[in-house]
This record gives sequence, structure tokens and C-alpha cells, in this order.
Amino acid sequence: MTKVCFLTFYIDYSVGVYILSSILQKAGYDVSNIFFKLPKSATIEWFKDNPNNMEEINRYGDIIGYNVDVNKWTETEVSLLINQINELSPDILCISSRSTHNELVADILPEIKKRCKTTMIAGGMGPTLEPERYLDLVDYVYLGEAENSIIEIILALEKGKSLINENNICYKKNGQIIKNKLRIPDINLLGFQEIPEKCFYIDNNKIYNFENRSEILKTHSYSTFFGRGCISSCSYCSAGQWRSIYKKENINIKKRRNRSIEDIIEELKRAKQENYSFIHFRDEFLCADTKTLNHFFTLYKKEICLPFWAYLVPAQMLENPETLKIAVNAGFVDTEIGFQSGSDRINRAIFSRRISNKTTMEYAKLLSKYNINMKYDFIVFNPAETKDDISITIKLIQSLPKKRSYLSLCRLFYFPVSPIVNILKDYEHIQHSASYYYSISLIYLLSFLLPENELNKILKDEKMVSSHSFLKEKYKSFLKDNKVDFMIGTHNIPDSITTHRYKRILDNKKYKEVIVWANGNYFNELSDIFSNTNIIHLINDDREEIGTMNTNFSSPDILNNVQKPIPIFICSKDKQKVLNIISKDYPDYKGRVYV
Ligand code: B12
Ligand code: SF4
Repeated sequence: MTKVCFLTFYIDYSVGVYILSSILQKAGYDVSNIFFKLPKSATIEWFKDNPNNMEEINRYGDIIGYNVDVNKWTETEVSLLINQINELSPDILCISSRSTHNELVADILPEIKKRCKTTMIAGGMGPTLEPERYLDLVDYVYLGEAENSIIEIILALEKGKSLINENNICYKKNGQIIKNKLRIPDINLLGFQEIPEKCFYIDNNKIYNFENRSEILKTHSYSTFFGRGCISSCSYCSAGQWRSIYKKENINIKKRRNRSIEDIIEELKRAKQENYSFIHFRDEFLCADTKTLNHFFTLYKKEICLPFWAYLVPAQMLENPETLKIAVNAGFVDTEIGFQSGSDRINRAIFSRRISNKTTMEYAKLLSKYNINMKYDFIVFNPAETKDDISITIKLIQSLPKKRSYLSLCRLFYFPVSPIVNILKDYEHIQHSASYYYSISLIYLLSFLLPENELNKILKDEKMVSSHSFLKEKYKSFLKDNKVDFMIGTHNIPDSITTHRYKRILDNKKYKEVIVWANGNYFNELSDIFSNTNIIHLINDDREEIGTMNTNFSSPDILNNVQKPIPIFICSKDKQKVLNIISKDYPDYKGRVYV
């Protein structure tokens, strides 16, 4: 049986690769996936001159680097990779890559070529946008989407044929780059992914397999797509480039292609059976006409009802608040909102974004009413932004809803062939230092949290404003003095994963009596879900709260008196800690413990 191995970088799953794997597995091929290096972010001392990835100023004011910039591959890891490839001995090695991996592929692909006997094909966003980078590193480059051609490609190689006559293939002949015709992508094939059991993850100088992957990965969340394609084409993003590659060949792909709803629900039912507790819709925007969305979210609630993350289209939700309501009822709990700049001028002229900040702000306010967790995205390090644009951005940030939200400030990154490269050529003479941009970023963070009068004092203090060190110190001490704790991450927030799961369990199991381990605000925020159940004990292990906030609280020792196997629901920010207390101090407790 022909063996096909996919290789990806700095990611722990890839829907694109899983879809191709699924098509090949169904056709009877022996498929494996190797994830070389896992995603990583870490605080860095200072901005890099030429980072491989975007850099971020996070909600704590620290500079964050990503992936290769903070966790470079090692020789040991390359050896582990080569050994694993040789052990799997694939006939074909399919490399899926992004532009952020240019340095990595230039280093490791020649090693693989030298030490592994296999045919190498590279595809994905990186090779599609810049095939010339890959042509000397692999045997063939594949351009564009591959659902409807992957079998043909593999069949041709199986028969020992060259791929030079195949659609979507790019190769070099006598030093010349030849690009074959592109095939029109087939909408009906979008979809069902299969995660092969032969999955390997290489990081920390170790190799992990599918069974022990939970040692290094979060495995509760399932990622999928409702459809494909972005309805926008921001100048700094490569998404718009995908369609233009096809357009150059007179192939018009629709901006948005959606899967059949039945297909998505079937896929998610399987994910639910496999015990995933959270769904990530990875679509640029989860969008369709309102009727379709209403139908989908209603069915999702009925059949799946797991909390989910998605980008919805702000204007559509504002015009159809009922659809948003249905989405929230179905489990919409978490999202990101892209402002990018507070200045509409910058968004339109530099970032090619048509959405007005007024609309985005209204959307944020609406989501806030529903207690949705929100990350607000802004792009910093933009030479085209004037002092006025910055002042407008500060004002906008001040008026953002603050509940369950935080700012993420991303350093402008120039992806190859993205329009921003040309747009910003006119601003090349503007040379601000990284320290200048960092100071602006810290002012944005201060604007988000500080009351107006305190912020104004800082803005008037020229010495303070001109020094990122002073500003950082000010911000850090504000966070410390006011004990600011950003409630982020769906696990630690009531109303996110826990609320939805518990609601489902209570609906399904119809428990007549339960015990609730109810710590502070965490419990207060989700207490409603127990309204149809008899809570026989409300336990709280925080001694200070007992007798002060709620006299009904019992100490955990009450568990020694409960003889029946009554289920315990843990409602606490420190669920693992509570679980440990129960298993250590009350090992004989017979009831089920829900975490
Ligand atoms: C969802 C998404 C993510 C998700 C999940 C991605 C996933 N792989 O499942 C998350 C959040 C994890 C993510 C992470 C990152 N992302 Co992202 N992401 C996207 C988004 C919105 C959609 C990408 C996608 O999955 N499309 C659908 C799948 C099916 O397509 P695909 O993977 O490309 O695969 C198809 C083809 O390319 C081809 N194919 C792919 N590989 C191969 C290999 C072979 C051999 C063959 C024959 C064919 C083939 O066949 C597949 C099926 O048709 C795009 C924006 C956009 N609209 O493109 C950005 C985008 C791809 N991401 C981008 C970036 C930069 C990143 C990060 C580096 C960010 C970071 N700093 O961490 C990481 C890198 C992750 C990685 N190593 O892949 C950039 C890439 C730019 C570029 N020029 O390369 C994009 C384009 C956004 C942007 N800013 O421009 N991303
Ligand atoms: S909306 Fe997002 S995915 Fe779409 S083009 Fe803009 S940045 Fe890219």
C-alpha cells in the first residue's frame, strides 16, 4: 500500500492536512502526519529586527514572540524528524507550509532530501505564494487547493510517472519556473476531516504520538470550518491573495463557499462523541445568509450544543440581532474583534478595510451585553499613522466595553506579495524607533484600563509619554495595585465551557439532587443553571467566605456525612485544585464529580 506522510510546522493540528488525509485514507492509502515543532509564544526582551512571525504586545504590556522566534528547532529534533520519516518510510512526503517557515524549510528540507528516500511535494499558503523558494528544496510544488486533485497526484506518483503534466504543479525546467494550469476547486469536496492515528509531534527534543499527545497539547477543543474564503481582503493579510492566484488564470472562486449544514453537523456529532468539549470555527468569518445561519445555529443547539468560538460578521449581527441571539443560545461564547486602527482613514486607505469603527464598536457593545469573551485586535508599528490617528485610537479604546475583554496589539507584519508592502512604500521615509511604537502601545493599554482623568495626567506628562520604560512601569503598577486579572480563556470563565457543559448534563441526566462546590463569584455567575435541581449542599473551601457571603455554605467535610452517590458539580476557578482535594481527602466519596 502506498504510504503518504504529511509534514507541518509550528502547529498541533491542521484542518487542511486532515481533510487531505481523510480523502487519502478513504481511498485506502496509509496516511501519517508529523507535526514538527508546536506553536509557542513567550515573552521576549525586545523586538527583533526581522522576526519570522508577528510580534505582540500582550495585555500585561509584555513583548511576545511566536514560534520559531522563541522556540527554534534543534539538531536533536531534526534527527528525530529524519528518523521518524525513515521509520514510516513514506513513498510520498507532503509538506504543508506557511510563509513564516521560510527560514525553517531552507534549513531542514535539504537534510530530509539528503537522508530520506521519498518524493517530496510542498503545498499550502507559503509554497503557493512563493513557489520559487521551494523548487530547489523539493521535487514538486503544488499550487492552491488540493481536495479534487490529491488522489490523482498520488496515483501518478504511484505509477512512477512524473507530475509535470498534472494540474496545479509547479516545477523547474532548465532553470525556468513552469506553472501548470490550476484546476477549479470543487466546493462539494470541502469538508470532513479525519485525524489519522499515526500522528507524531516533535518538540522539546522529544517525539510524542497520538496517544500521549495530551502531555503537550490541549485536546479538549475541536477545530473545523463552516466554509472557506474571506469576504474581506485586508491589505496586510494573505487571504485575499488566494483568490487572486486563481483570478490570474480567469478562475473566479466565490469569496465564500459554505459546506452543507448536514455535513458540518455530522462532523461535529462525531467530535462530540469523541469527548471534545469546545468547538473552534476557524472561518475568517462564519457567514452565510441569515436564514441559513438561523437554521444552522438552531440545529447546532439541538444536536451539538457545545460552547464555541467564531468570528461572526458584525454588520450582519447588528442588522439581525435575532440571529446573534440564536447563536448565543447555541453556545457562542468567545470571539475576537478586529479594529486594527481607531482611525477609519487608516483602516480604509492603508489596511483596505471597509468596516467602520462605529459598526465594530456597536457590535462589541452588543456582544458585551451577552457576556461574550472578546479579544480586541489592533495593529501597531504602522508608519502611516499620524498623531491624530493615534489620538482617535486612544479615544476609541477608552470607550470599548471592558467586561470579559482585553486588548491584543500586534506588530504590523509584511507577508510576501501582500498589498501592504506597496501601499507603505510611500511612507518609507518615516523612521520611528521600536521604542516609539512600544510607547504608543503602552498608552493604548493604559487607555483601556485607566479612568479618563488619570490617563490625561499621563498624556500631559511629556517625560512619561516619551519613555516606554516609564509607561511600562506605570502600567504594571496599575495592574498590581488594582489587582487587575484579565478574565480570559474559556476554562476560567463561568458562562463559557463549564456553564454549557453543566447545563447539558443537568438536562440529560435530570438529577434530582446535586452537591455544588461553589466558590465565590465563579459560582454566582452560573448559579442559574441549577434552578431546576435540588442543591442539597453548597460547599465552599474558602474559609473567609463561609459565614460572610452566604450562610448556606458548608465546609468540604460535609462530604463525610453524605452516604448516597450524589453528583458533585465543581464551580470554581481552580477546578483542578478542588478535584485534587476531593480525591485526596474524600477518596471514598461515591458520587460522580463533574469538573
Ligand atoms: C484558520 C487559520 C489559522 C488557524 C488554523 C489553521 C489550520 N491549519 O488548521 C490557526 C489559528 C491555528 C492559525 C495559525 C497560524 N496562522 Co493562520 N490562518 C487561518 C486562516 C483564517 C485559514 C487557513 C486555513 O486553514 N484554510 C483552509 C485550509 C483547508 O487551507 P490550507 O491549510 O491552506 O490547505 C489547503 C491548500 O493550501 C492545500 N494544501 C495545504 N498543504 C498542502 C500540502 C500539499 C503537499 C498539497 C498537495 C496541498 C496542500 O490543500 C488544502 C486543501 O485545499 C488563514 C487566512 C486565510 N483566509 O487563508 C490564516 C493564515 C493561513 N494564517 C497565517 C499565519 C501567519 C498563521 C500563523 C503563523 C500565526 C502565528 N503567528 O501563530 C500560525 C501558523 C500556523 C501554521 N503553522 O499553519 C497566514 C499565513 C500567511 C502566509 N503568507 O503564509 C494567513 C494567510 C493569515 C494572514 N495573516 O495572512 N491560522
Ligand atoms: S478579515 Fe481577517 S482573514 Fe479576512 S482578509 Fe482581513 S485579516 Fe485576512
